[in-house]
Amino acid sequence: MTRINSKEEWQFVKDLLEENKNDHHRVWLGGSDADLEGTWVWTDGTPVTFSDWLTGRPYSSDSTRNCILTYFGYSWRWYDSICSDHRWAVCKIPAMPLITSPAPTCPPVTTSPTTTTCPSCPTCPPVTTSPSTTTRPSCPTCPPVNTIPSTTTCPPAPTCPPVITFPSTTTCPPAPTCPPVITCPTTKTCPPAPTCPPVTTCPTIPGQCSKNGNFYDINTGYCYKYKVLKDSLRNWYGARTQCITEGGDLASIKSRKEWDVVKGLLQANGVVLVWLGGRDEDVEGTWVWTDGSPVISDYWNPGRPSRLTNLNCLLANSGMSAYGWFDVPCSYLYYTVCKIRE
Ligand SMILES: [Ca+2]
Repeated sequence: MTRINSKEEWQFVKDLLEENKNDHHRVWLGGSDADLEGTWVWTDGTPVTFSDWLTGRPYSSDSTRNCILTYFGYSWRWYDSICSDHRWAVCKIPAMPLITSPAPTCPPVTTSPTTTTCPSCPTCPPVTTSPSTTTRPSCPTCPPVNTIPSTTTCPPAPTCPPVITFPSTTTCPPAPTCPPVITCPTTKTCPPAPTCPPVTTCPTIPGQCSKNGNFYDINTGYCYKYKVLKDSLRNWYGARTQCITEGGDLASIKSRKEWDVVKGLLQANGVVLVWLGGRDEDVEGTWVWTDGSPVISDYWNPGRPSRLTNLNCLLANSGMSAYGWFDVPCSYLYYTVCKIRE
């Protein structure tokens, strides 16, 4: 008789009973407690470990109901019933032993990427020349590895193309001859210098000298500077000697324009009495500059020059007039103004 060992087996049996429920509403199973009340065992003596009892069943201490019956009306739940009743039964018969064929032995399936990884390329000795143009042997490409389906057939192991191995120190193909390395200059190339027009020295412009306050004499073509000496009072001769030492001579006035320049300088220096370079010492009444040229002037103070033979040197005097010219003794002591050619 049927022994139910598990929930799954019972479901299988219930499905079978359900298919035949129109003919068999109550069906015996193989369990019984006839030998010992309350201890349910299957017909082969093994205890009932799986059960699907109806609620409240089996009755406790009911020695009249000792066999397991299942009923369609109870949704095939079990209950204890009287063994002598006539009911249908479901039998459990061993089937033919299963002949289990061993699973096909698959060759070891190599899952990617471990066994499909091609051997790495051998390391070549370092290439000494330009690395950019030196080619190393590349790894062979392996075909893609298929994943193994569930059980039965094993895919053929992927075949890798033969790997070309290099002996460790095998000579590599000769390094290609690289072009010489061009060292870039560190300094940038500067743009060409602009072409400048040739520098020409400016010609001397008449009337303009290199320094402010200096005077250009249109007659001589030279520029002159003037220097007022206030360091000491000197007589006319000492004044001239000092001017020669300064590189010039006592100032000679050759034009009104020059006199305006010199007067401005005297005023700027605040000198009142100052020697000029004229005298009539050699010929009374004939006034000449130190270069021998005649003194042509309308700057004489009124009444001057006198005809006195002891007044032979030329003084500019702003104390009595605006630097009118006076003939005075050459031994008198005054300031000095020198005229120096640039
Ligand atoms: Ca005189």
